[in-house]
Amino acid sequence: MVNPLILRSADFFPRSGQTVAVADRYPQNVFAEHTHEFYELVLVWRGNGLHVLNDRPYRITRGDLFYVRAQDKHAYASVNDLVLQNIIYRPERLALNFDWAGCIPGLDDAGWMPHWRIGSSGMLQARQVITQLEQESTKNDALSNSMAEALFAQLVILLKRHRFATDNLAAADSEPLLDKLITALSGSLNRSFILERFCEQEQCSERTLRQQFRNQTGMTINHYLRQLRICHAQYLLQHSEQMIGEIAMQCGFEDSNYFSVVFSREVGMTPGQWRHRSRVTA
Ligand code: RM4
Ligand code: NI
Repeated sequence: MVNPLILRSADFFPRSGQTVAVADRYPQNVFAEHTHEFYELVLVWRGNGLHVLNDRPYRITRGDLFYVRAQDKHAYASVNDLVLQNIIYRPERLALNFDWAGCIPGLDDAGWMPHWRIGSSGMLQARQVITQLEQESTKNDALSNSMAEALFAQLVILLKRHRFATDNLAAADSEPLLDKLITALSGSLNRSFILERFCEQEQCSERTLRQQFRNQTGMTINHYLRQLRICHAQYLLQHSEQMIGEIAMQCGFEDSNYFSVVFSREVGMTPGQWRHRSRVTA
């Protein structure tokens, strides 16, 4: 296998002694698989893309949040107006006496869950702290490193308070409709999703919601849901022994042949080939 790309701290931190910095990706372009000398938080603001983290594909869009460790390998593929920010940091330099591991999943070895979501209200607050952090990390005085670290602490607390599991509808309940919709879509991978019913329950206009979704994510609702289903199928093919027909059902496809057709079109290989390929490269 080819040597994986390792991103060096010296190339990504503006100054050498820095503990934390912000790397804006307006937009994030396609980026080859890599690991890092540093850790990163990834916050997705808008658009969409395929994020492959440790060989698992995630269709990402507005509100997605990832906790990436130095040794994790990841890549961005087939991006579409994808806008995100990386908060890059070096845990070994964190000097503030604070429970970092209690706020950042993956910082110690216990139970790492890399993928979360945050709703619009949390995003708004996070954006403000990130802006301050960004300004601070361009400064070069005696206190800027401490100030940046304090802001980073504030950010990770804020994210802990606002983040929720991707399909946790109760947590998204108080969020604006777009957030609720995205969460409801993640929660209906194994069944059909009827937008009309969702809009009836929420008493909102289907047309407005469709438009809003499109503006923020660059996709239609159907396209996104199909991508979520396919990503989930890819995961199940990699990590379970279930028959392809069972996996199709769990991903909301009643007809296993139709599932194979859609899967092949989106992934470029059949479900069986994908399963085989991910077994041999693992
Ligand atoms: C890249 C990409 C990588 C990140 C670096 C800092 O554009 O987002 O994931 O590690 O920036
Ligand atoms: Ni990276």
